[in-house]
Order: sequence, then structure tokens, then C-alpha cells
Amino acid sequence: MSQVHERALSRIGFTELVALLHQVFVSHGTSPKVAATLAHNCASAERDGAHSHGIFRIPGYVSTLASGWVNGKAEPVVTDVASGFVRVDAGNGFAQPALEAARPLLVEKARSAGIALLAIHNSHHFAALWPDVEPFAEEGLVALSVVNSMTCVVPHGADRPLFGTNPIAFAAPRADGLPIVFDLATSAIAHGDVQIAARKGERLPAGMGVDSLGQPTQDPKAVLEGGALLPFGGHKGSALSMMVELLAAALTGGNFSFEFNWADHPGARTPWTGQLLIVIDPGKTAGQSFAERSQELVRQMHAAGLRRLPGDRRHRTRAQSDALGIEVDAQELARLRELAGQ
Ligand code: NDP
Ligand code: PYC
Repeated sequence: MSQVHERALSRIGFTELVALLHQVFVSHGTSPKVAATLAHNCASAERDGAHSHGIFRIPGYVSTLASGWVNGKAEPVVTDVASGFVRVDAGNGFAQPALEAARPLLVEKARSAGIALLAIHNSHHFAALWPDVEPFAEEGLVALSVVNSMTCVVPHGADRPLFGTNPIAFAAPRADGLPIVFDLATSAIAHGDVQIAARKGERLPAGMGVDSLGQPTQDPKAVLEGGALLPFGGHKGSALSMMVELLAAALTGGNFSFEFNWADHPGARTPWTGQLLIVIDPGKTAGQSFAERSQELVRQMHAAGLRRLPGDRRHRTRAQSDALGIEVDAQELARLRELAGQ
């Protein structure tokens, strides 16, 4: 007989959740400025139902800060490298405050040159990637970002893990609607979702991972304990993951996913790598405006029968959260209050 465990759920407003998470981060060693950025990022993911990178990640942030692996008070150093190239040394801190520090210069360059690149290195990214690109599209720009993570993916045709789960996120404005945004791991499944499946006692879909002997498995624990993930789409996803390593690490000056060693920092969970953003001003496009062209593409996709665009589910969940409050597990919320010292 299967047992169903009922979870008690609570609701919390976005502003209240941001304030609670801010307190958690500050209590565990970040500066108030870094806390503000991370709290907003994490609460946004929870609000949008991006559960693998919402409050589920808080224990990982806390244990990482306690381990001394990351500098929660780092001050990013922004360098104006060339007409279309901005570099940030995140100072062994989080990537999002580095992006925030470089953002005004990046946008100024993108608007004047038509395109600009931001290379962040010496950084830790432990979050969803769409919050990094969506705001650019909200102000009429096209943005693409890649970040590499930690070795846990076997390149297609290889024998052992090397790549990270290496997500790619893209955002573009459109004339009559929310920006078009997608954000996807280049592994068949995000590492966070494997952890969630293991915690819930659920099996993975077929074709996502292998066990410690390299044999296909649908047991998330076998993947996490000595096993590995596979790229999505065989050689195609593997090539994209390789591209992410090159752009996010080699081009930025950050670590490849296999280059850092956190063994001396028990509790460390945040990959110490790099992140690349490319921002384009579509105002330079010839002919009809880009936003009208992207609207036309969406119209044709819907006319072809498409019901769900990437981002639709997230925005539906966001609307629900805005109307009713963000739905969170009551136990997890109580744990957050404890971590905040409340
Ligand atoms: P998903 O596979 O859940 O979704 C990928 C994208 O496809 C999303 O934009 C999603 O939109 C869209 N989508 C999903 N299903 C459909 C569908 N049926 N029809 C149309 N569109 C669809 O994401 P992943 O599991 O690959 O990644 C989850 C998160 O993990 C990402 O935010 C990623 O950035 C993060 N991550 C972060 C890493 C890091 O190092 N920081 C490493 C790896 C992953 P929607 O959101 O609306 O569902
Ligand atoms: O879910 O794969 C993932 C991930 C890695 C680093 C942060 N998230």
C-alpha cells in the first residue's frame, strides 16, 4: 500500500519573503547589499515556481557561507576593457552582485555600440539564470547568458563526468506581451531537480543519469552518490555544454567546472566558476522593429498550434503568487524563520 504524506502549506507575500531571506543571508555572513540581491533573486524563483532554485537552495547557501568557500561580503571590481567588453572580478563572491555592479556600463555600451559583452569571473552562481536576463528584455534589449557549474555531467561519448549542468538563458522583447525567455540546463535534468527527486523518494525519467559504474539508472540517489548526469539530446546538448564551458570559463577567466576543488571546505555547494552575458540593442535592426518581429513569430507559433511558450508556466505561477501569496511548505518556512533568527 502506498503512503501519501500530506504537506502543510503556507502562503507568504513576495516582499515579506524577500525581507525574511535578507535576514537569513545577513545572519549567515553576507553584507546587506549582497543579501538584498540574493534575497530578491531567490524569492523571485520561489514566486515563479522555479523550485529547484528557490528557497530549496537556502541550506546550501548557508552551509557554503559557513564553510568559508565564498566571500559573502565581496566587492566586485568592474573594468572597462574595450568598446564592447566589460569585465568583473567578483572577488570570490556571488555572480549576481557582480552583474548588478557592471550593469549600468554594460547597458551603456550595448546601447552605443549595438552589442556588449560582460565577462564575470571568480564568481559563484547557485541560482536560476532567467533573473539575470529577463530585466534586459523588459527594457527592450536582447540578452543571452551562460554559466558553468560543477563536474557532474558525462560528455556524450566519454567515460566519466567533466562538464557542469551549464545552463543557457535567453531573453528578447516582444511588442504585445511579456518578453520571450527561456532558461535551460544543458544536462538532461538540473542537479537541483535530482536532489529534489531524491528527497521525495521519486524516480527520475529514463535517460537522465548513470550510476557509479556508468550504467543507466533512474535512481536519483545513485546519480548523486558516485553517479553522474547525461547531457540533454546526446551529442547536441553535449556540444552546447562544451560551448558554455568555453564562454563562461575560458572567455571570462573563470574556472572550468572541473577546475576547482572544494574538498577542504565541507558544506561548500556553490560552483566557483564564471558567467558570460551578451546584450544586444535591437534598435539597430533594419526594417520593422525587432519587438514587432518577435511578436509575429509568437503569433505564428500559436497559429501553428503551440499552447505553451517557455516562460508561460513561470508567469502564470507569478500571477498566482502575486494574487494569493507564494505557496511554500510550512516546515520550510519555519526553518527559514529559524535561520533568520526569528
Ligand atoms: P526546465 O527543463 O524545467 O525548463 C527549461 C525551459 O523550457 C524553461 O524556460 C521552461 O519554461 C521551458 N519549458 C519547460 N517545459 C516546456 C514545455 N513543455 N513547453 C514549452 N516550454 C517549456 O529547466 P531546467 O530543469 O533545464 O533548468 C532549471 C533551472 O535550473 C534553470 O533556471 C537553470 O538556470 C537552473 N540551473 C542553474 C545552474 C547554475 O549553475 N546556476 C545549473 C543548472 C541549472 P518555464 O520556466 O515557463 O517552465
Ligand atoms: O541545478 O544543476 C543545478 C545547479 C548547479 C548549480 C546551481 N544549480
